[in-house]
Amino acid sequence: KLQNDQKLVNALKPPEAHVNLNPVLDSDAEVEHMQQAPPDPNQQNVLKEVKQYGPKAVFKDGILGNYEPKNIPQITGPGEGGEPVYISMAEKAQGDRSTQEFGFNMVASDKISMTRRVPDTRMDECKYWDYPSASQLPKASVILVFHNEGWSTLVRTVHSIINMSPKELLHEIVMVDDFSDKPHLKDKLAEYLKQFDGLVKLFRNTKREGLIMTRTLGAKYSTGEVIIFLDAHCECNYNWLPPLLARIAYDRTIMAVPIVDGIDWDNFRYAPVYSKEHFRGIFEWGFLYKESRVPDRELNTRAHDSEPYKAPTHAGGLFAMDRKYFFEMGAYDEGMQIWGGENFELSFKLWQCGGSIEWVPCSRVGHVYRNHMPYGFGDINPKIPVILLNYMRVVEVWLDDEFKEYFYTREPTIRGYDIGDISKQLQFKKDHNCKSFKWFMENVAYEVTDKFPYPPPNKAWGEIKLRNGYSCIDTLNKPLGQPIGIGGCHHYGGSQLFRLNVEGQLANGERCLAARSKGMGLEVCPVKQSGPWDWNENTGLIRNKDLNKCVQAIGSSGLELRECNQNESNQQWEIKKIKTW
Ligand code: LR7
Ligand code: MN
Repeated sequence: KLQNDQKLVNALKPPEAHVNLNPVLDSDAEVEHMQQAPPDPNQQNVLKEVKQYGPKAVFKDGILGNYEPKNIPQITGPGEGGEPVYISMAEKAQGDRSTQEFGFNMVASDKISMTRRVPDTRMDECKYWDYPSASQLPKASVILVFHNEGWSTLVRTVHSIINMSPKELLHEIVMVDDFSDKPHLKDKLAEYLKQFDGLVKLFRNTKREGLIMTRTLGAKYSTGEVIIFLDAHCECNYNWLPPLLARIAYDRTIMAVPIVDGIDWDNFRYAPVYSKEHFRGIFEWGFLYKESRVPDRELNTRAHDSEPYKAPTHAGGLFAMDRKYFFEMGAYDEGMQIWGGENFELSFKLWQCGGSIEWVPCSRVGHVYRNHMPYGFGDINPKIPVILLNYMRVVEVWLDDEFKEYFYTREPTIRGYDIGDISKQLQFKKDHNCKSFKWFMENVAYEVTDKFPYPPPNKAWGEIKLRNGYSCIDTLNKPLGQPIGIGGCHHYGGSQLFRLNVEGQLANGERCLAARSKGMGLEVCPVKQSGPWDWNENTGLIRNKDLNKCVQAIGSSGLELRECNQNESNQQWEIKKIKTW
């Protein structure tokens, strides 16, 4: 799974200077805020004019907020309160089969009530906010796009949205079936949804569109003022909706993002991913999505720790936006396919062209993280070039030239790939006087380079092949720390694709190669983008400068560090560029 293993805690960074801007909730500060950012009628940027400063939330210490639930029933049963559910030995085989099919253990999910209570994972402070009254808040269309989802996880999402949202704020739920072929998603689903008396609307694609295009279609079908996208396997937490809507009522150019809690794919335990510290979405230069601790520079702009904070990007699946503004911003790039990168496209576009993104600590929604991605990409395969194509469209449209190069250093195989027409996106950028990526990096995503410094250029990249043989160095998909080895060259990249940079760092994807006892193993790349490796094009030796030893193939699958010997054919390597498309 591409997005696994991605939470970095920034423990090394010294606290930054205290930049205490105006507390957002103080009424004097409110006036100042207005003075600092008035809509400027002479501004060329049309999108700026739509900014408005509407009603806000108010903190009332000790007094329960106006939307807080009063009597939460004490129900007992499997999974209640977010407790894990375990299946019996007799059910295990069926559980495993369902995990293969859906990425979730549906046997466990099926045991849990459609209306189970979840644990309240919010900060205590969250209970004491008053949000604008329902007449002052926009109404929401919640959009669920789905492709071959399991039954109980999908239907529980619908029940959860309805149970956890104030009636007067939920305009509708729009479900869009992205050409599923599972029988339970046909008539059975349409019949089931009738009990909601038209509140839940079901649309179906006539061909596989992928989640990106399907979301735009869902937004088109919906009629509420605010659209909220959720994945089709979510459970909403207490009072999740008003805090999101309040930010959009205040300023319709804000994308409001709930904090995502984790629901286990195997036992459906509901638990916070983050409880004490605030995290926000960033990225590395291959555009793998990352989350890291919010810098104090941002945290200190707020008066209460439960207030929303700005974020460079978001995971993609769960967020709220003014519906009209979503279309004013061109919705999603229609050239992006199936899965991946759309979160960056929308994020960079928003920030660079006058909008912003906020994560809202008092709004929490649980998401079932899959065991694996169970579906294919329809006719367009393989998956990796599709995802890289999406990233490349983002890079070619939104990054300045100097930054594009970092992406191609990190993903060298995709350079030159035909990404189709991006003229519409480039025209949008021009028409809206969008700011540069450099501006974005300096003012919004300023912590990214602390964790992911700009990569130095590659000295060589490709498969690392024995000169006189058919074996290639291969991670063998080994976990971190385990010795890697060699395998028959397959020319597909993946576990056999390596990059050696001019500073001696040797990496596969986002993992670096380190000496491990006698051989080589993967490790999390050190922040400093340098390493001990060198490759001599003439002799073919790959030398570890720290140990003064060379990489040698041993037998049919082993790899060891031995005394360098340029006459040893098992130490003679060539690093050969490959094309994966
Ligand atoms: O072809 C497809 N058509 C679809 O309608 C493929 C998927 N889908 C649906 C699918 O049924 C689901 O409801 O789209 C939704 C998202 O697909 P997932 O759940 O397989 O994606 P994910 O959770 O693995 O991936 C994350 O990254 C994606 C990149 O394109 C999307 O932005 C997902 O929404 C996003 N999920 C989240 O942000 C959840 C929270 C954190 C994480 C990771
Ligand atoms: Mn998901």
